[in-house]
Amino acid sequence: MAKNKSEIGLIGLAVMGQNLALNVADHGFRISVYNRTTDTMKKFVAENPNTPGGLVGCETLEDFVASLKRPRKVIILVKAGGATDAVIDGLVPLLQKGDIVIDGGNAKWTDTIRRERDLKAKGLRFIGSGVSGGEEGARFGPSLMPGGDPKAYAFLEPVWNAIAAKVDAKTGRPLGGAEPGKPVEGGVPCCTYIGPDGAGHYVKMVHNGIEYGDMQMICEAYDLMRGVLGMTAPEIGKVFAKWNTGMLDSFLIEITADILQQADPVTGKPFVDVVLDTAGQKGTGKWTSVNALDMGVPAPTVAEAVFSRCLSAVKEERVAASKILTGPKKKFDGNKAAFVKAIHDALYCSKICSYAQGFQLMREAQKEYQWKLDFGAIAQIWRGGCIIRAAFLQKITEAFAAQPDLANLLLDPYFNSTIKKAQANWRKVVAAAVEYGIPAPTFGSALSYYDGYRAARLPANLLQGQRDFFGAHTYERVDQPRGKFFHIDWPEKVRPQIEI
Ligand code: NBP
Repeated sequence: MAKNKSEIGLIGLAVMGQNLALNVADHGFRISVYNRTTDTMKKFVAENPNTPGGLVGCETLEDFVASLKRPRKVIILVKAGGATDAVIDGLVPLLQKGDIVIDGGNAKWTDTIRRERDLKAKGLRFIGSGVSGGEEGARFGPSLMPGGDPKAYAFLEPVWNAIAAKVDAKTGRPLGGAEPGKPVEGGVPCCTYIGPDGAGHYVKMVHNGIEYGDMQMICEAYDLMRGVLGMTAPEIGKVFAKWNTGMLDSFLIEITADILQQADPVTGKPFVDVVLDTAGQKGTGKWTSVNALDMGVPAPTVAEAVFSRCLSAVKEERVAASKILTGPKKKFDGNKAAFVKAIHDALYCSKICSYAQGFQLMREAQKEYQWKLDFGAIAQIWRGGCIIRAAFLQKITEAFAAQPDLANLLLDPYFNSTIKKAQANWRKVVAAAVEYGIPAPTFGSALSYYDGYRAARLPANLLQGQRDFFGAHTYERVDQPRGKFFHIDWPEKVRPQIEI
């Protein structure tokens, strides 16, 4: 009987799937669950017998599909890539026209475009939804970035709005305090329809790229305090805790303060001092950087963050090189408090540039894929639930509310005036990093981005001359309209110009 059927179903009961299923059930929706390995499903259902909506465990895909209300809504939360295709292949023959498949994994947006097209041809509807916030977000409120057929999304919207993180309507601050079985009441959901086909997964990818940038910038601030000022991890942790009460207030700054003040349970030393300095990655930062290169959009800060992880990974080579290659041995003799404040300003300015680059990337992507993205709404849904949640995002929302067609975040009056006030400190820190031999690639590249973007004239005139010299690639002239191309017959003495 239809009334006993589940509102929605979920396939994939690893960390994300289990937590998201409990979140859905906490909001009173009956949810069917299926996992390739049946024991995982049985254990999960047995451990959670009393959720408000109810969990319906299914041992076969056939039973799972039959347990769902029509049009069926099936969330897939399995390992991104081949596993998602395998699940879709198994599911499709069992579904009926109009049913909706929702991929909540970290899919590449081009895969989502392909899957949406393939399923449409079979009369099925596909939503690719970014789900951010890791385990905790999935359980108590993620930031959700759904993309796909808007008519299909209308069926999913009540569930997605219910389970999403909530922020205060006035301040934009996350509303916390959810507990199992007791979700947060009221607030604005961190969820909005992003756009057709792969738009949701694209925006989630850029979110992850920005996350890479944020994390690396924080690491550079830590390394400067450690390397230039000789501060201990707990001392630096206290600085981050203080910063978290100001304009840098964010989830990543907050957890950084905690991590730096954490002692290693084995040795009692600061925890970070016993962690090996090699960083892993799962690929979304790389996708963001490759896409920026493909589209010709300058996004150097995310790319530097990815390269920093790559450099960290060659630990043995670095250890060997450290015995051969030399650098400065300068001792700090300035004002410590003033330098800490300068690092704060460098971090904030670099962060503004990194986000400016991320939004530029999305602007270009919407042209490439004929999407119409609402940048204010995107900043709004990142204010809660996700890893990059920050008070700062409220300023981005306000910037796009004031000027929806803002060409670059740097041109917004708030961000412009902030950088104006803080840039002397930013430059001081980048210069100090060079003088003291501390690598600060995201701070430095963000500053070069800022200086490049504000430069009415760059040295590309010389570059174009070089290209014309060796490859007859032609050049435009400052005294002629754009689009008229010239060439000089090199390499003999400069001959009269030829218009091409
Ligand atoms: P994993 O990415 O570790 O995937 C494990 C799940 O995939 C299990 O349920 C497993 O079933 C299933 N699976 C695999 Br692997 N191959 C399968 C196949 N061929 N057919 C059917 N099922 C298959 O899980 P996760 O960490 O919970 O992440 C789920 C998704 O959410 C991923 O796309 C991930 O990128 C994304 N995500 C994760 C996080 C996070 O913090 N972990 C955050 C945001 C997004 P089994 O039990 O039978 O092996």
